[in-house]
Amino acid sequence: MSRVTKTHPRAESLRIRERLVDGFKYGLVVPDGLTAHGRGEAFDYILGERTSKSARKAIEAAVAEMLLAKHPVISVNGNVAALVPAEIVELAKLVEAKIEVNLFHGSKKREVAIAKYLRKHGAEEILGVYFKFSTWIPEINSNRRKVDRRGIVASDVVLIPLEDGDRADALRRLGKRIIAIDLNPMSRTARAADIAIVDNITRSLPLMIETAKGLSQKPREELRKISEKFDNRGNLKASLRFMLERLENLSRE
Ligand code: PTJ
Repeated sequence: MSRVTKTHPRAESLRIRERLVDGFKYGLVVPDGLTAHGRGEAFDYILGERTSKSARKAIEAAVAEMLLAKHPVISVNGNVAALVPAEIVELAKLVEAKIEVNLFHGSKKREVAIAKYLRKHGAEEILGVYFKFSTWIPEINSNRRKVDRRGIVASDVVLIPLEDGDRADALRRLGKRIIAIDLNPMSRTARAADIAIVDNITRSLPLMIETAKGLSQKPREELRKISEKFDNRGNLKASLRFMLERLENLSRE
């Protein structure tokens, strides 16, 4: 039950914060996750807290790639679990992706808490929590190097929402296609990804679900065309232009 009054002018934004704060209290989110959210919020404010045309294009390409993939994986950290648990589970079912818990600030206790929370929201199999399936990717410098042999190791396409940087690069060097969700179009993750969705995960996940319902009915050839014509660099520039134009318009008001 939300503690935010419905009439508050920033009600939606406060409700999202509330989910993270609750996630912190339940042991899903680290303190750094709260500050990471603050950074995201600042970019979202500039976007006008809505999904741009370029983000919609990226969402379409991302879902097409996930549907085309042989072994798609959705990587989940503390913030993602706290913000969109049910949506992660629904998207994974629609595109037949595996869900893997992968944390920057490694903690067995938090891995288990996140897996339990996702199961409470309908997930059946959660990877990344059993030591016997763990292996380490030497190319990654952080705790994120610990991955599941049945998941990220075997994957061809990985969705990495709200990332911290070098993993996107390392996974690409290992031949995987990388999809990022990041409100900051200048982040290393957004630039290193094959497809970066510059949008709030709380808006983009429901849109990915809707898109997956539509695209799963289309022939593979059509999905291939959507994915091939996507240009991440060009799309990131369009996201930046969208932000710039909004700031220019605001400065003239
Ligand atoms: O749970 P852990 O241990 O894996 O840690 C998770 C965090 C998020 C703390 C970790 O991955 C981290 O430190 O991330 P960064 O380097 O702060 O990067 C997170 C990126 O996500 C930043 O570029 C933010 O702008 C962006 N971001 C934050 N909130 C959202 C977001 N992007 C989309 N939607 C959001 N709600």
